[in-house]
Amino acid sequence: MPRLRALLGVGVLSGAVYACPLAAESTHDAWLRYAPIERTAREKYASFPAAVVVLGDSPTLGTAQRELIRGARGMLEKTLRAKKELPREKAIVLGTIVSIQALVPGFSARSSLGEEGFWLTTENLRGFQCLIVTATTDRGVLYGVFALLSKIAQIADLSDLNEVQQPYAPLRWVDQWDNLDGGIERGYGGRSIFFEDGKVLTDLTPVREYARLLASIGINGCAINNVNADPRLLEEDFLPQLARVADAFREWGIRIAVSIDLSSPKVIGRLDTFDPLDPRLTQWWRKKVDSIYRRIPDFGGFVVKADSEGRPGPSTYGRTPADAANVIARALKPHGGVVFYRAFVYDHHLNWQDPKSDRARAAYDIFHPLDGKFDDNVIIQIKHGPIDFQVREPVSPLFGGLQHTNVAMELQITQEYTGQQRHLCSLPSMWREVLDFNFQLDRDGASVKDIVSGKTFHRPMGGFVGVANVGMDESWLGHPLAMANLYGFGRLAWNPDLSPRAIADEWTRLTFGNDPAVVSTLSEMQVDSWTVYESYTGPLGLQTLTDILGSHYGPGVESSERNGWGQWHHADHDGVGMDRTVATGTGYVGQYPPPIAKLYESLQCTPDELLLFFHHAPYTHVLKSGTTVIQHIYDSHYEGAERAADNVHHWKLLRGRIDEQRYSDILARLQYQAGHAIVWRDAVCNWFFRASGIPDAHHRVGNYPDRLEAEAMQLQGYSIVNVVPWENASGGKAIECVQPRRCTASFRFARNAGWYDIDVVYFDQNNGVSSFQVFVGDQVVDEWMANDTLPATKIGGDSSTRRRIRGLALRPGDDIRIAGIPDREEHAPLDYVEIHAPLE
Ligand code: GCV
Repeated sequence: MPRLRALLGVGVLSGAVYACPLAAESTHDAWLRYAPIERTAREKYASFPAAVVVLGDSPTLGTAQRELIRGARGMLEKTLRAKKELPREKAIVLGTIVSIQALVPGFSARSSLGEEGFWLTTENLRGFQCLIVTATTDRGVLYGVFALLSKIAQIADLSDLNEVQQPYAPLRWVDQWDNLDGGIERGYGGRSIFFEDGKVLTDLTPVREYARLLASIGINGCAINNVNADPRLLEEDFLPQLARVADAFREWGIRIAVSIDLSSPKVIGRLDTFDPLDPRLTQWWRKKVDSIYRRIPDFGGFVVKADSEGRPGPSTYGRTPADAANVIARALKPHGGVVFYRAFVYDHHLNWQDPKSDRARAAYDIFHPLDGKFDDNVIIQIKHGPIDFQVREPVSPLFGGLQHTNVAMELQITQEYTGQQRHLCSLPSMWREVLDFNFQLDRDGASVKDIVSGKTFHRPMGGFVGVANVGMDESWLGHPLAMANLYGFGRLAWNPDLSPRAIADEWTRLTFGNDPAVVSTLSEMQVDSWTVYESYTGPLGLQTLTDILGSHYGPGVESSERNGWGQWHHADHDGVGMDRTVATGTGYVGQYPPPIAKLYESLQCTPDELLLFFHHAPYTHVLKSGTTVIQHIYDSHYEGAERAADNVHHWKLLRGRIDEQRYSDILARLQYQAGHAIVWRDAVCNWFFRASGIPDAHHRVGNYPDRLEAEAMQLQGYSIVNVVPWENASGGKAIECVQPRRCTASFRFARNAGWYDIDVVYFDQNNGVSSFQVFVGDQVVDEWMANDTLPATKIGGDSSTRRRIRGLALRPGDDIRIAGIPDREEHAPLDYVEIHAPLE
């Protein structure tokens, strides 16, 4: 980040400007916090109208007016006068084109606004210069209000405003994977905001707040329950509860949908079948859908996961996804509802010994032959890559394979495979690459963004679905910076031509204010963070290399091998990667149109970052970068871990420019990430070192001069344990205190006198809260509780955590002692300490 350093280094924006401590800020309002803008900037809005007129009385327009008043009060510290009619002064006017024309007959939009676009303009209305927010629909007006408020928060000039915006695609939805018991599958931000104990929650305030955030980024639909759906949701007595949720969303212009279990007619409907071609099914779904619409007239429709990961589906009766989707679509059609049928259909009992078997092929093999067979209110919801939200995958070939069918792209906002909101991993950078991918079909405009928005193949529907999984956590997703992914998803769904940098800038300004140092530091950190995460987890298209059989969080290099889930990388003594070529592999490459297939078929032409997704390459294969595969694996992991550590350093330069509460919260998370990146680095590098037998040219892998293994210390009470898998603990071993009270591990410091940092690497499980004390001689230099809630019940890559004790004056012969006090299932486990010159 050279530019960033320059900006901060020269002290252009000295800390003195921000010398007063900034008031603590909640993370709950996210990018809609409407903090007062700087006094100097407020001059710009000196002539801002004092009144806001709303032309119409729909709930959405009322919401728009209230939001504008709220925003102006927060940012400009002015309370606008709420009006229903044009006052005899300049005003902000909110209303549809038709309602403005009723006042001013000559008024007309300069270009087509579509159903959800808006126009911000200034116009002389009855002798007064007014700021107009208009659209074809009330929802468009609401979007326009949010755009106006966003401009004010970013201190934009409003004097000559004349801006038309239109969403790129009609469907911009989020899915929530919430269960009726209140848990959220792959949710990392607390309990459900919708459900608890099998019921919809009584207080739906968080749902309204969520709807507000979603509306502000143009989201127009939300499927509220897990795609691994509970049939109870469709029981008649549950429908009034769904109607309450729909009410909470409605004023923000968002329709709700639900995920359904295709066996519902049998499970809750007392039929003896759920064969989609049985006429009783048609009737059952029609009755059910009619009943839903009686309670929720603007109901959006259904999301279907079927024949996948154990879910029931049409294959039970030898029927196709088209048979299943259409029967439901026909019931929804008269009401304007849609079916999102997920293409995430695959066999998770694949034969890993069969070199031709390949999970990546599944979606195309199943859905391509059905192209054109789906009704026009069915949308095939396709994950962006052929596997499952890995840190890097090629674009799913199915986007090019459905030319007579509506499609939507499914992206994952919740960071299941990308650090679970404990690691900063900003996804708009990844998504933008996917959206720009061009299928090179025999026509113009065959990029993914054009295909999914329906433009390329002239489809009536299409769009974007983001799996969000927000929860009750104060900051919704569990990490305040993770909200940039929700924001970025909405912004790209609205306008996929926005650059990741522009989105990061916008989000940072709205969330943290306009201090240029904060904006530039945080935006650069975000934009880089995806490739940082990739480089210390799974580079070269290896996929994430996480523990796919467990938490999907920490390293688990071999967990994907020798099982039926099909996320194989086939690493052996000589090489690594899946051969997916047509010539010698699984043939997956042949699912792409010829120019792209030609590129991926060739080991030489495949881009380095996807090489091992498509090819089994020898470790000694030389990449385009000039380095070998194995050396790249080592270098990338070391570089990634260093870049994660750099983020801590960059963030620290912002102290005093951000309120202390958010500053320290984020600092602690970045420090944790830097430590966990080392866990990843060491696990993956050591595993590949052992597999390949090829040493690191820079002698880093397996060689840690500053490190002292816990098992090599003097132990009192502690016992040595082997860690499985071995690469997830340094030296493959750790120590545990199985005694009920207290154990110690000690050693003598044998280096020169000086200032040092000590890193203590321990394991923080979620089934106990051990405590630790570190002594130098008799002096306690640090103590802490291992009370994080990591997804781990045992010692390993998920629980491994680093504690850095800074600035210790150590002398040769010092006795350094770590005392661990176990709690329940967590036995104060320790891995190693590292002593080094102060770093940050
Ligand atoms: C909701 C992955 C996740 C599952 C998820 C599934 C899906 O396999 O690990 O938790 O199930 O994707 O997208 O349906």
